[in-house]
Amino acid sequence: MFAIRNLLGEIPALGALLDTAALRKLLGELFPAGGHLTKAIYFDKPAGSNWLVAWHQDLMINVAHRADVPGFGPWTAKAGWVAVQPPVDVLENTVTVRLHLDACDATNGALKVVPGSHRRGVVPAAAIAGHTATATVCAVPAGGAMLMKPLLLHASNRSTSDRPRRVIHLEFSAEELPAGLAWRERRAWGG
Ligand SMILES: O=C(O)CCC(=O)C(=O)O
Repeated sequence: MFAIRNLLGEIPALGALLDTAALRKLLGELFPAGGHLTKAIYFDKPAGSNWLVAWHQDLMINVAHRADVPGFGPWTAKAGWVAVQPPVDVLENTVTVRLHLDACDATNGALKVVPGSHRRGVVPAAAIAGHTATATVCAVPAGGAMLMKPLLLHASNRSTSDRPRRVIHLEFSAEELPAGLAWRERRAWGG
């Protein structure tokens, strides 16, 4: 298994387990006026896994229904899930918190990132390769949290290790979507 999307919808009991004092404190610092969860995914990169992730930015949000609102698009719909690229300010005001269940480094699929790339807006696919010379690997200890913005260029290599790399990927935002649009996985957090 490489991923469980809609993690809290699939395993509702995880909500209470993840609602820790440490995560509430972190979110209180990131979003002093309050924020909400917008996406939750479990990722594993099992030992020796061939799964690699090419350089990209996380440009799409999952919404409950399609509604044609200016600034939102392109749209995709796969297996009953509707996703859309929102205006850049929605992405700039989202924070991804990746909770690492296993220690990870370059050998078992730690994310590689391009520092500062989240300030370059949406990078056209053809231009991404030109941005990756300054990439760095984000090693994270077990129990650690890695924070990133969705617009940060990121990728991960195949695993050459015998250790798994399990991550709970949570996206949070303080933004509200315009009338007619709603995050599919939205839920209040703490507070
Ligand atoms: O966990 C990974 O290795 C990749 C995750 C990723 O690229 C993403 O969340 O967009």
